[in-house]
Amino acid sequence: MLDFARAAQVLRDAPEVAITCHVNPDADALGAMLGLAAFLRERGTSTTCAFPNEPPDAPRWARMLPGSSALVAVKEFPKAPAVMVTCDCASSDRLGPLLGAANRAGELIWIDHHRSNEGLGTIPLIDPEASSSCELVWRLIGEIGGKVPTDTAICLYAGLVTDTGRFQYEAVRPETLRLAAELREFDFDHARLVQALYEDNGRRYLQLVGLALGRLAFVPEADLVWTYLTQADLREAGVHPGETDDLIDVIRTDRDADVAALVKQQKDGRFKVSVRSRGGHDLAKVAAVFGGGGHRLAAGYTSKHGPAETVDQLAAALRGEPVVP
Ligand SMILES: [Mn+2]
Repeated sequence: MLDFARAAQVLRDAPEVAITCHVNPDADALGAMLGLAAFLRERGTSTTCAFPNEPPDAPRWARMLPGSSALVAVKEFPKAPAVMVTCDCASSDRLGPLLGAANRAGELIWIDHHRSNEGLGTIPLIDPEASSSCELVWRLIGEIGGKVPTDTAICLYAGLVTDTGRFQYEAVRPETLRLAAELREFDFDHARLVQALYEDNGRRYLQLVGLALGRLAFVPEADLVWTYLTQADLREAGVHPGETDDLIDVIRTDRDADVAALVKQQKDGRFKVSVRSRGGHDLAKVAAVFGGGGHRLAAGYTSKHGPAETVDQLAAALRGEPVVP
């Protein structure tokens, strides 16, 4: 049983709350963090918000989320907060340099909806049936009670729209759409918000998409289509790695493969693998083989091998063959 009541009690009583989310945050992570923070501030609670990137290079669309200008750097985050909340983290390593603060926190409320999450924090609010971490924040806010500011609605709407693939994915239930309707009752420009999230690509990014699509390869025995980008590709294009987060959504539209993968080199040289399935594979399980995690149809992990070997191993794992990562 998820202990929303106890989490609500802790947050009602706390004069100060430190909130974070996962490294390289998406709109669900930032939205859940900033949406909860705006609500708590409305109640008179003092909040500190940071995400675990050093330096804190927030995505462009983050400007659209109220409270983003008050984000602090990792080193300004409380070292041992009495009450800390994490948003959208499937595992503790997603907290990066903020893991120490989480370990030292008096109470650690862990809000997440990844199926691979085994239950973390002193108060785990982890529901794999939830469409988004923002949906869980909404439930928590309802439990705490009181006025919800428009700033919270904007942040939660951003996370809800993106984590459901604009209300496309299987986790969308009638309650999800009712929540969207409730959030839209607030006075904000939802069209402008979603435009900033989905239609804000730089010309050089679009050209980089062309490069990646030119490299598309198919592994028929694993029902897998994939491509890759290196650090050199990103450098030459002058594109920030975070800008390529939605590229997988282009690759996954290939109707002739169940699984789509994007293999993208990180600054440390390792390759981040994003995988998506049209329904035929449980990718949370496949990613777990490689120490990663996620949802049934959308998951990710990191590989220390180059693109070709990474994909060989992925193909083997998709076929249920034993793999030594
Ligand atoms: Mn999420």
